[in-house]
This record gives sequence, C-alpha cells and structure tokens, in this order.
Amino acid sequence: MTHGTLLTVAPTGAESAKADVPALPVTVEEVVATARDCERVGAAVIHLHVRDADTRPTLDLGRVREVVAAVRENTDLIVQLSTGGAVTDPFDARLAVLDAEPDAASLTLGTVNFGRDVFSNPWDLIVELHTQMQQRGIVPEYEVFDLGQLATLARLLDRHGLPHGGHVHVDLVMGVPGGMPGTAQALTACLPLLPPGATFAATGVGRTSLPVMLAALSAGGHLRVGMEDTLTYAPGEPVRDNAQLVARAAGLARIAQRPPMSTDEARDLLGIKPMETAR
Ligand code: KMH
Ligand code: ZN
Repeated sequence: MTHGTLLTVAPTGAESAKADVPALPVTVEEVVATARDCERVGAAVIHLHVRDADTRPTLDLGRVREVVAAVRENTDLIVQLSTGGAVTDPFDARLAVLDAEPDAASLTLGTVNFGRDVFSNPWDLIVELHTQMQQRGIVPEYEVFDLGQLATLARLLDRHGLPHGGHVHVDLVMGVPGGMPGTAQALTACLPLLPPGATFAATGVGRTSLPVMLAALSAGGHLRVGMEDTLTYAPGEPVRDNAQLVARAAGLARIAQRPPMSTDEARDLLGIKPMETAR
C-alpha cells in the first residue's frame, strides 16, 4: 500500500464554457490563483488545458508557454499539460504541446466515445507521444478510459520501453459517457492489468467522483479531482472552486491514513527532477 496520496487537480478542461460555469478558471491569473489555492490544500500536480483570450480551449503554443511559466513562477506544482486537448484538436497540435516543455503530459491509450463526440487516439499517435516524451524528458501520465486500453499500455511498454523517469503512472478516467463506468467494480477490474510496479490514480467524472475516490483510496490508488471532471459538489450544489474539490480529496486521503504527498514526494514517485535542477 502506498504511504501517501498523490493529488492532481484538473482545474479547467476543454469541455465547459465559462459562460455556463463562471467559477471555471480560464485566464492566466485565474489559473495561477486556483493553482496556488489547490497547492495550499494538498495538490501536487496540475493537469492543464489552456484557454484563449475569448475563454475558448486553445493549443496555441505561446499561450500554453505563458500559462506553464506563470504556474511555475507562483507554485511548486508539477506541471502536466494535456495532450488530449479538445475532441476537435488535430494530432499535430496535440503533439506540439510538448514543445512547451512541461514536467509531465497526459497520454491517452485509445480512442473512446466521448458523449456524442469521439476522442481519437490511434496507435500511431500513442507511439509518437510516448517516444517524443522519452526523447524530451517529459513524464507521461497514461490516461485510461476503458479496460482494453491497459492492454494497449502493456503492448506500448513492451515494444517501446519504459517512459522517461522509469516509472509507470496511470490515471483511470471513469464515468465518461462512452468509457468505463465510475464504479468500484470497474476500478477493481483494472487493477490486475496494471503493469508490474505501476501506480495508479483514478478520476470519477460527474457524480461518480466520490465513489471512484473512495474505491481508489481503498485500493491504494491516487486521486485526480477538479472542475475539468466535476461541476457539482453535492446534489443541487455547484462546485465553488477547485480548491473545494482538492480539500475534500485531501480530507478523505487523511481519513484513509494516506495523507497528501508533498510536491517533492510526488516528484520522487513520478521520476521528475526537482525544480532547481530541472531548469
Ligand atoms: N478533453 C478530452 C477530450 C487529456 O487531457 O489528456 C480529453 C482529455 C484527456 O481531457
Ligand atoms: Zn484533460
């Protein structure tokens, strides 16, 4: 059983509109403020999707670099950029995000229905992301939306080797309409398919947030929470801000006697160099 709990915050995502969710952090200042608040209450990693000046999702490299720099200047959080982007983003733009030199980046292991859309992740894109991250010294977080994607992970590691840092960390993204359900049973079914020595986190989308969190903690897993995945704190109660979700996750982790990891502990776990030597 892992001693501490790695808490990742996914504050923004690419799906919700600022007009519908006024509390969603979209400007550089809002993202920095939420990053600081979330670090204070226990987050060690920030999973970032970037928005443009009109609050729309963007992979514009200048904007992405600006947000990465601002979060690094103001926090010690591990910066994990999304290479998933939005369902409409072309593969070359998703790959180009790596040019912003984050500490880590997400890497989804297969195509999945995503509500009425399709989140496309063919094998060649997976291999390209994996090998480019190896070459550039970026640590992947393997995003798994369905059980079969863990078989793809085994094939990827077998054919192309371990990721940079040598440690395999998986995030089970559960409860997406089109992917695996956000249940304890589905989470348990994934565990035997994790590569030897791998760690995992779990994310429950929408109302599956709490059951997935509790199941993950009981199985020795880590947690991702945030407004990318969850906009309702309790029935009829909108999420106030990302820190509210991180604070709840941190509280549950403490109850499980696996308190939130510091950013140094998280870097150690994931094989990411400390801030001073990394840059
Ligand atoms: N926005 C979703 C289509 C990731 O960040 O890597 C994909 C996603 C996964 O959020
Ligand atoms: Zn994401």
